[in-house]
Amino acid sequence: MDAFFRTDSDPADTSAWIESLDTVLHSEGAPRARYLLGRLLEHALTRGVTLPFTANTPYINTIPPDEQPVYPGAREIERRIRSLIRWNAMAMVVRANRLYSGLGGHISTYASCATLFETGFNHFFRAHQDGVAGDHVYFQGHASPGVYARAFLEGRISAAQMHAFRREVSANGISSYPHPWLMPDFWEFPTVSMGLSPISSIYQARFNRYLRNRGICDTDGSHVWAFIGDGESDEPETLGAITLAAREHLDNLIWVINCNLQRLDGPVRGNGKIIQELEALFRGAGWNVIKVIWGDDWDPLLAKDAHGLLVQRMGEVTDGQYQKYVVSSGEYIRSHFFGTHPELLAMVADLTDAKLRKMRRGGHDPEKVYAAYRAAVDHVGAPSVILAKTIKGYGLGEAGEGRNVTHQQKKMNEKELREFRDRFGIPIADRELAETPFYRPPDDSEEIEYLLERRRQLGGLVPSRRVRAEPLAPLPLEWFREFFDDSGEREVATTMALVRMLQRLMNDKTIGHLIVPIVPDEARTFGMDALFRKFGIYSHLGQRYEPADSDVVLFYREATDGQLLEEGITEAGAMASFTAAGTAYATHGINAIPFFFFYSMFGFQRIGDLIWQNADARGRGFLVGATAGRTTLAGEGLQHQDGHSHLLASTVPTVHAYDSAFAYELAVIVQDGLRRMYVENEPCCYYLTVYNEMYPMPAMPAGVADGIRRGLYKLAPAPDAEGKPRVHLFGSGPILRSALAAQRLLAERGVAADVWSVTSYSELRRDALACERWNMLHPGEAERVPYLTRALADEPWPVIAASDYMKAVADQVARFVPAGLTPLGTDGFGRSDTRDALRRFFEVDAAAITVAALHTLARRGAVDAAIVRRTIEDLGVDPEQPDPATA
Ligand SMILES: Cc1ncc(C[n+]2csc(CCOP(=O)(O)OP(=O)(O)O)c2C)c(N)n1
Ligand SMILES: [Mg+2]
Repeated sequence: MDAFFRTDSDPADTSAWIESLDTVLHSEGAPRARYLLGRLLEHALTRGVTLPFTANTPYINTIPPDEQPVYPGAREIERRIRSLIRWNAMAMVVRANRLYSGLGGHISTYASCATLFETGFNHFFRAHQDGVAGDHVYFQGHASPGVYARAFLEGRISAAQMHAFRREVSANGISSYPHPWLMPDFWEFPTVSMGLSPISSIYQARFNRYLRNRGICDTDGSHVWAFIGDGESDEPETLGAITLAAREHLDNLIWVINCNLQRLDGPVRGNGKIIQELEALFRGAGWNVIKVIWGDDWDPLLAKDAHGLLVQRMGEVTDGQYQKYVVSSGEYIRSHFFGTHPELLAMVADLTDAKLRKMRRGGHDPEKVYAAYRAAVDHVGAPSVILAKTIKGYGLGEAGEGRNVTHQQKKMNEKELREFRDRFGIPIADRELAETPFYRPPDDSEEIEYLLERRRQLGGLVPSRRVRAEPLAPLPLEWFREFFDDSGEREVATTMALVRMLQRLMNDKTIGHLIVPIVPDEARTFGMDALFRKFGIYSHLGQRYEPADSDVVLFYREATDGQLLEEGITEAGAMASFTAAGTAYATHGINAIPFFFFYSMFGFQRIGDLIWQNADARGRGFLVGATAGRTTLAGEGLQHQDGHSHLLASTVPTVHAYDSAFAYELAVIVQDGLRRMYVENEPCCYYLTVYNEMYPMPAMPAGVADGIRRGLYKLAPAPDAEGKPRVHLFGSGPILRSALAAQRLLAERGVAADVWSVTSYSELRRDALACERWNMLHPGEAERVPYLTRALADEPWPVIAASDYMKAVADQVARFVPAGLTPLGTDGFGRSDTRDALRRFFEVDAAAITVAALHTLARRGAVDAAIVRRTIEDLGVDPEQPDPATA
């Protein structure tokens, strides 16, 4: 509390006021007391009595002891179960590091949150069952040993697997952290990259509401739980979206922040108080905040605290100092904490030093934690956050409890193991300690029976991931035929073509309702405002105003059953929605098909780690990088023009990235994506770059669909090639048209060029690398030949490859082109100008392609060197223009 409240000029009078309030509280209850205080405050304000703003409440538990519900569990059995899990979690890390020093793993995080997890497991987390959505739990990633240790007691992870912790390759062991990619039957949500799980959990909770409000799935009984570190709250993604959760009234969302006051290096807020800082933020954002700071040892002291001195002292001590108390003697705590005032010292006069040392923090007291969870689950109208104070490395004693180094603690000597065993009463003999065996009581023990019965009551085991959606029926290629015709005179951009395709999909009777269009405030830029009226923008409130553009056809229509997720300016939030939708086939048994349209510059570059998390989560869907291309997005300049997302996309193993030039290419790719992801159930994503350059769309030539999918097909063979020097021109996206123009310029100079459309360098490369690897490992067997090499086998001339992306994109396949490949691309910073000027500047226009082709042929002696110089002059190429890569 503020010092403002602490100068008491008339303590007797103050007591009288407080007693009156107590009387009201006792006789008429909290609502009446709240009303009176509210009226008093209002009255005081009208009389000019101002109060300093504070979003904080005192540094005590939000729920007083007399409002705690009766604990429904068997405390003693639960304590024993928890102790066994603590032991096994510690043992798996210690054993792994004994076997191979440096294998890693964390002991101290789970040690701090065991009670937080176990209260959830025994009393709250509901499993998914057929017809019941169940809860979605995001576990703090580096507390994974605790979740495994519980699964070991549950009998679904063997001792051998426990022993192989973190040896995922050599011993078929269990993975370091929650990774659905590696343990697809176990983990649901990847969490360990800090900050991603908090933001994901918010959008998961929102998506659950979206499914319900659209009548797709009943998610009413389901809660999303996220366990988060207090250090993790420093990540901008952690707190960046909390207002959304309150705005959307997500009372199905519960965060538990494990406030052990430490991160990896040291205190989170040594000079401050992380719980108070977070409380103010969450209260300000509209969350229901429940603080669980003190265990029941403190209740009698607080009851005696007539003058608020203890509460004051609790509030003024810094987190760094609280951490110091953990590693200090009872005597130190007495003199340092209570010694500031004789009244405080008197309060603890009858407590021994040993007792003072052991006074528990709230997060280690199951009854306090249960009360908080109960209140959070029952809270209506807003998300809840539980700020639970714990001790990092709880129970490790000298081996790390509360120490700054505890996060990295992975080994324990025999003395430390003995102390740990004794403290938690684990039935392991002294002589066995050195081996640190796992311990599981027999199936018919009280502990195992209790633990399994609790889970039965809650519907089954958590975490557990099961693909529950049935594959969809395929959409035949025929379905897309409107995109196979030429557009005649009409100029169309590929973005427009894709939005048109999306609309058609949304109108489809069988899969229309499953499409989830997502956009971070760029719908108009991409022409998606066409979706507003017909499909509506999702809002849990509907539309409580008359939109300013209600008189136009495409007015801004919000609706509770709106289909479009208009996220506002948050690519991170939009990506979290994309993952919630793209994993619904497992989390809800719903084949939601997300299409996330974003400025291509603000996708992989900006939120790459969320895309990586999506891949780990086995997410599906279409990522659409719109306004793509460093020269095609002409006017926006350096921070907007993307010339590298294809390189970044190639780094994500589950992403199939395509750079299309024409509507029919897009149609073939979308059809293929739907087949692979939703018919064949492949856990992958498609990345499509689409552009805003308008040009007539040609008709699809016969027999090219397979090539489009694989990444390359011949579009325009050289006319009159007989006896001429020859090259291949590869083009992608709008730059394919530069290649077609270069074909004409080269023909005028006596060179025959075949033009190919490359829809995906990364797909060509993956195929080539797979062949290369197979050949290396199978000497003497018939060699596998990459698709690209085969395509060029009978036409062994050199390749000039141009795209609106960096040269490294085309270079990915250079090794597999028998006669060599010269890449042209848009390396360097973008800038705004006309497309023609930019393509000249970045040397990806027809002139640059022509010069590159002639140069390549001249070096091979296929044309006269003089023609290169002449062409440079004729086409107005400035040989001295600055190199765009460094300009
Ligand atoms: C984005 C990211 N940066 C860094 C790390 C490495 N890291 C793992 S745990 C940790 C400290 C976590 O502290 P806190 O969130 O307070 O969790 P605690 O272990 O204290 O419960 C760090 C820095 C990470 N996992 N992710
Ligand atoms: Mg911490």
